[in-house]
Amino acid sequence: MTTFERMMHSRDERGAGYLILIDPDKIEEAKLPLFVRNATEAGVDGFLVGGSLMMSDEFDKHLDVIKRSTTVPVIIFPGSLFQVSSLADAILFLVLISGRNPEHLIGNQVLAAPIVRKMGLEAISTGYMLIGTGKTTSAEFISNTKPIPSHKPDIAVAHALAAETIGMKCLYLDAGSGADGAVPEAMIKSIADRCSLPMFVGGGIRTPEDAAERIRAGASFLVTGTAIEERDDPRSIRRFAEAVHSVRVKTT
Ligand code: 1GP
Repeated sequence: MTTFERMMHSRDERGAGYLILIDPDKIEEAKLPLFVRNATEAGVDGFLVGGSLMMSDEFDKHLDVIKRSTTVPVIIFPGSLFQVSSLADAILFLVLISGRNPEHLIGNQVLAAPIVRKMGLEAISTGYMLIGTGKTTSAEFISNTKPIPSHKPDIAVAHALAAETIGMKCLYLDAGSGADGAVPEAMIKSIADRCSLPMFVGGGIRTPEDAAERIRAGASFLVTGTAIEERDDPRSIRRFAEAVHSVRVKTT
């Protein structure tokens, strides 16, 4: 079974998936094994690893520690070409479809694809959309792209349909790490009504209620980073996991 199939299987079993984003710059390596073990025990369905701006030069080392501390998928969420490694289970092969920066639409993919292929790393083709919900995020600044305004669901739907028509495997709607607000439920619902691709949603999600509302609107995978970094408490991870997993189980 591929990692993507595994993720979809766990989404189907649990109604939705809960993922934690680990930004190697934001957690000390010594704390990583316990953090990852606790999160796994608390019911997380996978880890994304990456960041828009990485000051650490120990990406591989972090991946190795994370992999050795968990049984759930460890997937690279690359912020740049430097974040590619054969130690992960897969990589979200991102195309920044909300922007019009050719480097993020095809340039970086051309440079990365031969390396990813040589490594034998599973690449999950992902239509990545930045959604603007307030102040400028690192993802927006570093990618030099304009996000889709959060009050324009029709624009987001058109991008999602383009990704599906092109043949991408999934979508990632991101308000950006540490964003003021999360992707609005109305936008997620508009996309879910018209597009069948599984949707990762992240950025600015602060509470288990925020998370559950986005699953209810149609997200398949919910991603948090900042909320977990700030609290540093396994009980908080469990609350997020339970909120994400309870939505569809209750309604079906
Ligand atoms: C960003 O979706 C992730 O790509 C996580 O965002 O840090 O705001 O939870 P937060």
